[in-house]
Amino acid sequence: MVVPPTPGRAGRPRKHAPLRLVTAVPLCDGHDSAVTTINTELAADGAEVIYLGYHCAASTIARAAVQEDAHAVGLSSYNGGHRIFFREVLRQLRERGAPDIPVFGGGGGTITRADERVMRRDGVDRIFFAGTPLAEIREAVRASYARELKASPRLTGDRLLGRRITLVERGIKVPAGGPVARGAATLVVGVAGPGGAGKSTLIDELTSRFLARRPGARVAILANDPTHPGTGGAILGDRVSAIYAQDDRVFFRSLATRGSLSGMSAAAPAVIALVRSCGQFELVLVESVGIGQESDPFGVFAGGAPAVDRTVYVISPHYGGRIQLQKTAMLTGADFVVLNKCDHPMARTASAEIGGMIAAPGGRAAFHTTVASQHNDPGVDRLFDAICAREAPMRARG
Ligand code: B12
Ligand SMILES: Nc1nc2c(ncn2[C@@H]2O[C@H](COP(=O)(O)OP(=O)(O)OP(=O)(O)O)[C@@H](O)[C@H]2O)c(=O)[nH]1
Ligand SMILES: [Mg+2]
Repeated sequence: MVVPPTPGRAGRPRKHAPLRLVTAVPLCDGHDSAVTTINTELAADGAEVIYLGYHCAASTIARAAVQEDAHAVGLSSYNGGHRIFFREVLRQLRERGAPDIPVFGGGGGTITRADERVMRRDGVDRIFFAGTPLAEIREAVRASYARELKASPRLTGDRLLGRRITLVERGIKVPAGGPVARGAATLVVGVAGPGGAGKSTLIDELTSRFLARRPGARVAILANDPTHPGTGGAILGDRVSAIYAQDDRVFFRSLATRGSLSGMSAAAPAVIALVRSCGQFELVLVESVGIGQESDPFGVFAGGAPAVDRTVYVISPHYGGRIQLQKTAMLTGADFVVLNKCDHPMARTASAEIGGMIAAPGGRAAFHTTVASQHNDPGVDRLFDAICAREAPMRARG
């Protein structure tokens, strides 16, 4: 597969693949407005920013940095615990085979010059103090961390898989197979739907069912998010909703579309094939970007072999009316149609309209209703069972 070159700022070709940064606010800290500003600034400069949100444990940050194959980790800390917290993130990175991922950050006036000296001795790469102009932060981050990430025989486990995905995203062939011998067959499920319909929330709830029902087994999540066409940067935010990804049995990777308009990164089929071939995962959940009416991200209408085994189309009650449903290709192409946000008053009408459309000639999907934002929702239980049922439709694969 040929992956098109990533656009740089204002469409200029890049020297390197995009800088990938994991950013977060530590545990017991809700000061997220500074990091949100920094995220926006770095993404506008062409970086792919994987934002984890606030109140993040050190283990969540280290796991994400490894799986996302980040160039560096940026922390924004205002709760006074920065010396201990930054040190713990560095320790966990070392423990996960990633001592080379630099950690930097800021916290306005709460991080003093004296603190910084101690933190630098502990291995923190750089602290940005109050009053640092955003342009200086942007330049410093780019100059310090942008580099080509290469194959290395020293990498193992999730670090190795993370790096292989990075290489595949650049169009580089990597050997099939992986660190663990092939176990049970891998089921790959594609989840598509309009922006904000609840795809990530639903995937997180499906993950919780998988972790509870399949002790010891692993699940992978590949989440596509859009690259900004003007800047070439992206805020990869699907990980914020991934509560259950805070478990080493979950491998979560965010993919920026990097110019592809199909609803997935152009590299996604090759990344799916890689993750499938490594034999570590019983289930792979692939999230499309928020798609439009004509989109076919998994290629169900393309005539060839789709990239996934089963397809789920998630829609919320706010789709408009019957005419919008008739225009939406995936409603006739998906194996499962899920009306999410059924806690909304409009859900009754939506359920009748969508159910009616699927029951009419030409409809083929199994119809489910869910409230993904509610833990233990019985609709999600039924959907999980139906997707994983052996008799559920399995698409032919080449
Ligand atoms: C805004 C603010 C809030 C807002 C937060 C809104 C939000 N969603 O973020 C609200 C009002 C909710 C709030 C609440 C609280 N706050 Co408050 N808050 C602040 C305030 C005024 C500004 C922080 C900020 O966002 N600055 C804007 C950023 C862009 O600028 P900066 O801080 O100078 O950062 C620079 C660099 O460090 C760098 N940077 C920062 N982070 C990062 C990250 C990366 C990756 C990089 C590259 C760079 C970088 O960027 C800036 C560039 O110049 C500070 C006081 C202050 N003036 O700093 C107190 C402050 C942080 N808050 C404080 C406190 C105590 C609280 C509360 C506990 C108050 C209470 N009793 O309820 C709560 C806790 C809330 C929680 N859940 O954690 C104390 C913390 C004291 C401490 N740690 O010892 C402070 C210092 C105020 C004080 N002097 O007492 N707070
Ligand atoms: N009321 C309600 N809100 C929900 C439900 N499911 C998800 N949400 C909320 O809807 C918002 C969007 O959810 P996401 O899961 O991020 O949606 P998404 O489809 O992944 O969004 P994109 O990836 O940006 O396309 C979040 O605030 C969720 O908490 C639901 O069943 N009911
Ligand atoms: Mg999402």
